[in-house]
Amino acid sequence: METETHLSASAKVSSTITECTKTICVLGLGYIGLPTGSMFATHGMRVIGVDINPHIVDVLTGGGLHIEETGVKDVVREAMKSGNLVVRRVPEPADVFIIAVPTPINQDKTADMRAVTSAAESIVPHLAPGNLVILESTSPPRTTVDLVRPILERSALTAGRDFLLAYSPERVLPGQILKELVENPRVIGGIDRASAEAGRDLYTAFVKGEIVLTDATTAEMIKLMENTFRDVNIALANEFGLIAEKLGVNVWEAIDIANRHPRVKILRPGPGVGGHCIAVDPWFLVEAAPDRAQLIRQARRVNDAMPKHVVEQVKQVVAGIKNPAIACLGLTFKADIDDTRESPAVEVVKLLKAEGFDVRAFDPHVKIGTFSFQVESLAKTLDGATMVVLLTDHSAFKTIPRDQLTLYGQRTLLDTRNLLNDMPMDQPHLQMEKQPLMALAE
Ligand code: SAJ
Repeated sequence: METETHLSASAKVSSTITECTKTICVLGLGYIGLPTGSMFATHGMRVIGVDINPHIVDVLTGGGLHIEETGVKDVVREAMKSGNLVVRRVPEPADVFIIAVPTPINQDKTADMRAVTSAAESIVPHLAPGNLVILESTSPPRTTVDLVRPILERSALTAGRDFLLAYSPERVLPGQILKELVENPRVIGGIDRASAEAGRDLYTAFVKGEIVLTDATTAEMIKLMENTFRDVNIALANEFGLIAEKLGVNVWEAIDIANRHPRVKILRPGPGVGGHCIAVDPWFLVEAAPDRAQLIRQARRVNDAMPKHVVEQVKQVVAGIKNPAIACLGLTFKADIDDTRESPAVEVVKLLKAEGFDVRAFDPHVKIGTFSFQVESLAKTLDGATMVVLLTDHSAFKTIPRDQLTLYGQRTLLDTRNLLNDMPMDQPHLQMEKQPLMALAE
């Protein structure tokens, strides 16, 4: 937090903003920007949604939706119908600017900040005294003060004196975005107290969870710590899975029993960690302190190696079979969504193809044509398959009769998510589901 003199100067700006906040320009209409902008619009604000992708702008103005997410369709429709949400390709003057653009990683695992940079640059011509700018994109620590602030100050306005600037991370879970936007606690880190307070006053429009104020760099670090916590814990679960496999232990049973301890909560092993957040964000901490982030780096490596491990399991099962055909079920990075970014399922399919296998994949949530190996129906995927690999735990897969998957026990099903709850994830080909219990009985 900055000095009191600075605070009182920006406090004046803040009170002006909160009294007359009417127009919010949201840059980036993806999984975060679109629901957030729509929520503001349905809570009485005038929202200008901006996306540089003409396809997204066309789809939205035509009444469509480019993402699949529970409830989002309804709130977007309501926002558009009310006239409070308009969609544009470039920013327009506003009271508040919210940046919600992607921050992927480069090949060398450093943050690709080009979208944040150009979004901030596109605000500069419109920035006016009294404005509030909020960065929501997950970003390396110090992005708000070291990257965004200098760009905005090219406007000849000074942050903290002429305009307010804050970082407020999105923390919503894909699949539950709308619910979590409203109910989750929200962190707002200001470059000064007035900026944080102005952010709080803004999000109060629809956030019902606690709103916690801090400084911008702490807020950036909080977001990265949350996702890193999850990544490291998933890596631990995956490592338990690998060890259990070696020992002939059913890891699912072991985790289930271990988790009955009041202070133990082991996460779920699987084919790897995907999505644009957990598989990416820990690297921002590694980048910030490469010599110190040892555990974080290693956890990333463990999780990144899981797709290759699944391929090794497949190879063991089909060893000796001539021209085996592999049917893969699920392409998204997790259940019941349409998002395939950084998906370990896609990685498994690509690795299997690189091994020369005949691979087909089916995912009821992914538009046909997205991948060359995609098959349009479950029946076609399974037809003639030597083995089936379940890679994503979509609810829809639970209803497929087991006999259809295993061809009445004639082919192996590798259930990497333990969705069907009756297979050890690690040694599907050795019929030893209940091995630890059987050993006990003897
Ligand atoms: N996964 C496992 N085992 C588990 C849990 C998850 O293998 O026990 C895998 C999933 O299958 C998936 C990946 O991890 O491939 C990530 O899924 P997720 O559900 O853990 O997380 P995301 O990426 O959908 O959302 C996370 C959330 N962060 C935390 O829970 C700390 C969400 O709150 C964030 O807003 C989001 O990242 C984000 O945008 O940063």
